Amino acid sequence: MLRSVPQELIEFIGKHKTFFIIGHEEPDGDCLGSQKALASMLNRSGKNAVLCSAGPFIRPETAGIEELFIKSFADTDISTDGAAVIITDCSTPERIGEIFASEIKGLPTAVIDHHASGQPFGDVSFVNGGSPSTTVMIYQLFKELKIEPTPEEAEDMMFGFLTDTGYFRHLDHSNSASMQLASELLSYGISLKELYFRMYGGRKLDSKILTGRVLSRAVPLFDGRCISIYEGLDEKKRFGAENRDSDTIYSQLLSVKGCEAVIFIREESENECSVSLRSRDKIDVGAIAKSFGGGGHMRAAGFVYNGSRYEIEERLKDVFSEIFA
Ligand SMILES: [Mn+2]
Repeated sequence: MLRSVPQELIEFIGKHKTFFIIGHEEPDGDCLGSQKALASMLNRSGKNAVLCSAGPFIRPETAGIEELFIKSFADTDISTDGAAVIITDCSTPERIGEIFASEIKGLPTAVIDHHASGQPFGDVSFVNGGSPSTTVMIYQLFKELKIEPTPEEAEDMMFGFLTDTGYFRHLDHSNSASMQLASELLSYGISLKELYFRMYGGRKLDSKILTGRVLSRAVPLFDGRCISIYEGLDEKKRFGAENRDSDTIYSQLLSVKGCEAVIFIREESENECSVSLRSRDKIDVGAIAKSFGGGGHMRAAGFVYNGSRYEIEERLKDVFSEIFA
């Protein structure tokens, strides 16, 4: 469900001239699309918007735009005197990275985000866990300000929507208003055909080989209601994080008959794992991730675990055994 743009956000934008637009670390299409469309619209409206990202730009679909973003306020001559900050697609202040987290101290800050978890922060917030992407909320802001998007802004906003909805696959009856907004974006001259290839094309053969290896180790738990897989540290070293194709892995496993949830554990270092959880329908994996100090959405969430893959797998089995009891 969408909620309307808070008047405080309109006022916040109205009363400042310079904006630093910051997204989360290791940005994805929704984060970057939100930042770019918002900054471009503000610049067209006579404001001065600076794109900021701690990076790294790992995902293949985000390649080639890194140079549009500064990594620290020190990288620009634009003064922070009288400036404001807008943080997009980010549920906790730490996720903007250490440098920006310390640089924004004392600056008025607005947050536009759609994560259900996380603590509210910032002076003004437009947060809606029911919105399928942050870019939809940015488009709501365009409409509220009566500004029509350029083709590039429309494309950035659609790309964010496609990223976070898995190309519409994660939407349900509660998202009809969002889908209507997304379909409006089409009329500004964008091609879903081209965006599909930008999202899923351009991969290296290595990413397919890595996906095959990971999938070949799938282990059904609880009569197949949950499937657990992992990527080893050796594979991270050999294939590189840029060849990860998580979305394909989740969609392949969630399409297995009877599978309700997927556990994906990646060994990031000797004693650290990143854990991603996906559910097909009813299981709230966001709540599980939160209980391990992470976050996300009801059907897509994750956290970082300090310990071995065996340990966290056992702990997650305990959690799921209660859910499936
Ligand atoms: Mn998002």
